[in-house]
Amino acid sequence: MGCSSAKQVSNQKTILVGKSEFLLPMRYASGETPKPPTNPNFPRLYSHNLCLFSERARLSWAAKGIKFQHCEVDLQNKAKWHVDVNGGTLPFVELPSGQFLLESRIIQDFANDYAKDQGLELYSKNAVVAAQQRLLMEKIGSFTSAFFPLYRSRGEDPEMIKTYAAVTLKEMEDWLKANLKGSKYLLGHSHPTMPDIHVIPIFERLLLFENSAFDEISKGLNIRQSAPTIYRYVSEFRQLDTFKPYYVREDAFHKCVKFIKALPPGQLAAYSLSFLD
Ligand SMILES: N[C@@H](CCC(=O)N[C@@H](CS)C(=O)NCC(=O)O)C(=O)O
Repeated sequence: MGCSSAKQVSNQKTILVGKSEFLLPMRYASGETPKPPTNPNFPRLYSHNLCLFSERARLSWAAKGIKFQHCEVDLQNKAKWHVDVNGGTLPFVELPSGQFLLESRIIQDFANDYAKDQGLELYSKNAVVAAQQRLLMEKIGSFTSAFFPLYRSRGEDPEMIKTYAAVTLKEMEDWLKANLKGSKYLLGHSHPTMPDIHVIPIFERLLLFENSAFDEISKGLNIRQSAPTIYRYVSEFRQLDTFKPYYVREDAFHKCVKFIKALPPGQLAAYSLSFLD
């Protein structure tokens, strides 16, 4: 994705012709590279494939069928303008007006408000169901917090993996089973809604540990056997064409964790564009 357009960022002289040019995915190398000019026609979503918060934003925008330009950013050596925008985190959005939208959850909800009558209905029109959807998202916050220590352990803490498998994974499997209500998506919906988009990036990453440099995590969790509902849910979700360009990529995830595994114990790596090549 986006190689030709990556060149556009480094070559500011490229002449953009026609509106569709403004939708080309692009990459921003950060550091001293000048900020890409504001897209005059479409919102631009700055993200990195491996960032789970960015993934939630991308999936929400894709679900609503919003036309946007996707710009992947190198987080290794941040540009000053990016640090000034939001401390140098992802995701964020730049509107054609030059205004910025910050924080993944707000960017997710913006998609819903901006394209209310378009694409998938992400929150139910029934206020009670919408409240239940938001309650699920509160719970997903605890699943999100529990993921990061596991990831940071790089598969090198057998006790942590054991506890995660016995407590967190079991809780998530039971939670998913109960809340699917016999359907494919949360709360019995036949299509993904906002809580699905909120939880999928965590479940996906748990599956992506398989055959990666953090394979010890995968072996310890044994998701296919111990969390078959999560396994099936993710596998089916990743087949949906609407979202395919925006999922976390298995090859990029594996490249990143392999790189981390080669670092001294305890160290992690910033999300670099090189993981996406
Ligand atoms: N509260 C923010 C958190 C976003 C966040 O933590 N993003 C990570 C990447 S997944 C980030 O940009 N970290 C800064 C860094 O890696 O330097 C949101 O939800 O948008």
